[in-house]
Amino acid sequence: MADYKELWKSLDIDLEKHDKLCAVLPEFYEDIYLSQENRPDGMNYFNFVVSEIHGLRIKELADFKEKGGKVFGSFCVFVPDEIVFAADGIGVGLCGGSDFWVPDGEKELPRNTCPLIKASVGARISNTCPYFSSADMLVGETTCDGKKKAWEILGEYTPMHVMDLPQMKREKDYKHWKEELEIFKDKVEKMTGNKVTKDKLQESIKMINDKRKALQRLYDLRKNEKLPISGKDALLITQIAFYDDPKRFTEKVNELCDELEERVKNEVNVFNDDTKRILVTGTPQAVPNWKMHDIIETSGGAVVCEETCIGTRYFTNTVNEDCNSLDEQLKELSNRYMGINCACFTPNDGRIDDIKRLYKEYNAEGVIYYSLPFCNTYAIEYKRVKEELDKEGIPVIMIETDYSNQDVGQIKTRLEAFFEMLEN
Ligand code: BJ8
Repeated sequence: MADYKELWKSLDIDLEKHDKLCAVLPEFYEDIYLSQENRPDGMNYFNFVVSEIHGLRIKELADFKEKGGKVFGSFCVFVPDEIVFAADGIGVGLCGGSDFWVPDGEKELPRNTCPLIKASVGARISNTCPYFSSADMLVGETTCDGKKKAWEILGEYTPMHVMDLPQMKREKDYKHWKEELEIFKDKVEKMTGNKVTKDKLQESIKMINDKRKALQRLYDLRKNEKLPISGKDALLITQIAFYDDPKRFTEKVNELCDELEERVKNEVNVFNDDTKRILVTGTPQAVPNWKMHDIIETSGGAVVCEETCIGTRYFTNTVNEDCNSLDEQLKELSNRYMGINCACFTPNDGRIDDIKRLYKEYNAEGVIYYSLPFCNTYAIEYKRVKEELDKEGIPVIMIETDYSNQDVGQIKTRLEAFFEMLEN
C-alpha cells in the first residue's frame, strides 16, 4: 500500500494504533484468502481492494469531499443508497467485523453486547477506521435494541440520522417506511445541498439495480454442481459491495462472472466433488469477519449461498426503473426494502420461506445457522426456523460465535461431525 499517513492524519486517525491494525490484516488475509487454490483471476481486483482497504478508496472519498461532496455511513441493508447517490452523495457501509475494535467498544458498551455493535462503536471511538472519519453523517435504524442505543453514543462523534424501521409488515408499516424514506430524502438533500429529482433518482435506482443484478449473477453461478468460486471469495465480494464505487464494482463483478461462466463450461470445481454444499443463514458477516466461512471451507464444506445481509438479503429484488413520479419511485423503493426478511420483524415467516427456497435453488445439503452472541432476534428465531426445516428433512446446525479465534477448534469438531452426518 502507498503511504497514506498524511491523509490519515487529516482524518484524525490514531496513527500508532492504526498501524497495529494494518500490521495484522495482510497476514490474516494471506492465510484465509491467498492460500486458496485455483482462484479465478478476476479475484485479483478484489485482492487489490483489500490491500488498499484504508488507502485508495479513502483517498477517493477525500477527493470527493474536497470538492464539497458528502459521505453517508450506514449499518444496515435497509438504508436506501439510491437516495444518497441521487443527491450526489456517497454511501458506505460501516459495520465493524474485526475483533481488533471490540475492546474499545467495551469501554462504552456492556460486554454482553453483540460484537458487531461493539466493533462498530470501537472503530469510531478509537479513531482507527478512516471510513468512520470520512463520514459526514451516520445513518442508523431502529432494528435491534443494541443498535438503537449505540446510535446515541455514535451521535456524540458524528451527526446521526436514525430511520424508524417498523417491526411488522402491515399496510400501515409500509406507509410508515415510505414516510421515513421521504424524511431521509429531505435530510440528505439538506446535507448535500442537492435536490433528489425524479431523473436523478431514476439514474441511481438503475445504478444500484445493476449492482444487485451483478451480485445475483455471481450467486446464480454458485448453483452449479461444480463450484467455480469459493464461498469465501463470494462473501468477500459482497462485503466489498458496501463501500466500493458502485459502477466500478458492478463492472468488476460482471467481468469475474464472465470468467466464472467459462469455468462452468469447462467444469472447473474449486472443491473436491465430495465437499458438502452448505447454506449459511443468520447474522451479517461484516468485513473482515471471514471466520465462519473459513472454518466451513477448511472442514469439508463449501458455502454455496448466504441468506444474510452480506448475502441474498442485500441484493434480492430490484426496484422498478420506470416510475412516473418521485412519489411513485419512493413507494417502489420502500416496497423493495420492506421485502427484506430480517429477524427484527415479527412475524418473520418470509425468512423461513427464503431459507427453504434457497436451500433447494442452490442444491445445498445442510444449513448452518450462524448467530453472533447476544443477538436475541436471530438466536430466538432459530427455534422456528429449525422446526420448519425439520419438517422438510433439511439438516441444520446452529453455531453461535464472536470474532475471536478461541473457539475455532471446537466449531471445527462440531462441523466435521455435522458434515459426516450429511453423508448418511
Ligand atoms: S437487516 S440483520 S443489517 S438489522 S447488530 S440485529 S447481529 S444484535 S445487523 Fe442487521 Fe439490518 Fe437486520 Fe440485516 Fe443482531 Fe447484532 Fe443487532 Fe445485527
